[in-house]
Amino acid sequence: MTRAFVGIDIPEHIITVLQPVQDRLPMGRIVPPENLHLTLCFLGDVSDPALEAVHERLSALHQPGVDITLSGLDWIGGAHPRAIVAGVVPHDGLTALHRAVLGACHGAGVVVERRRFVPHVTLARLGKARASAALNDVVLSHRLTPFGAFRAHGFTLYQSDLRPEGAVYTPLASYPLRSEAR
Ligand code: 3AM
Repeated sequence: MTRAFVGIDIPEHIITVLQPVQDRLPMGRIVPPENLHLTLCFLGDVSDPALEAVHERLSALHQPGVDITLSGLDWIGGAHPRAIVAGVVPHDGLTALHRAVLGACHGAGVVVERRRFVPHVTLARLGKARASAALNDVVLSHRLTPFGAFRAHGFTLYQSDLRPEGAVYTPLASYPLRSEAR
């Protein structure tokens, strides 16, 4: 079985903006730069044949490239926040890509947990710790900070290995997005 997810890489020029913000967070496990991504779909543990079927379906998608704008710090996890994230400005193109990837996974027979799609880039994980007042202050002070924009020209199928020292994400395959809308 392979723990897998589909996501969009974050380009270097955005990582350069996000890192000083991560450095200001007074608590939480900081996501290392190579792990920063925007999750499109979490697959969970999938068998090799199912992973191959997902790969085939993702390869057959012909979605257009998506403009992604990152803005503002936020918490995710409801009443007990589990992560501090950079928000992603909602955008029809991104929603359409999310739906297409979800459809590909379903078509491949992978049961994907149904959660409302709230695009984000996780910057730090809190685990079971409660957010401190100092952390709340930093998040509030960056509520509306723009973190930049980029065009996603593709997306990636990742293997995720959970290790005591943190997750290791290994790209298994990348899929191009169309350079121009049809
Ligand atoms: O870093 P983000 O939030 O984009 O939170 C996990 C991470 O997303 C999410 O999948 C991405 C790669 O690990 N994830 C982990 N377990 C999950 C689950 N059971 C999950 N998403 C939905 N359901």
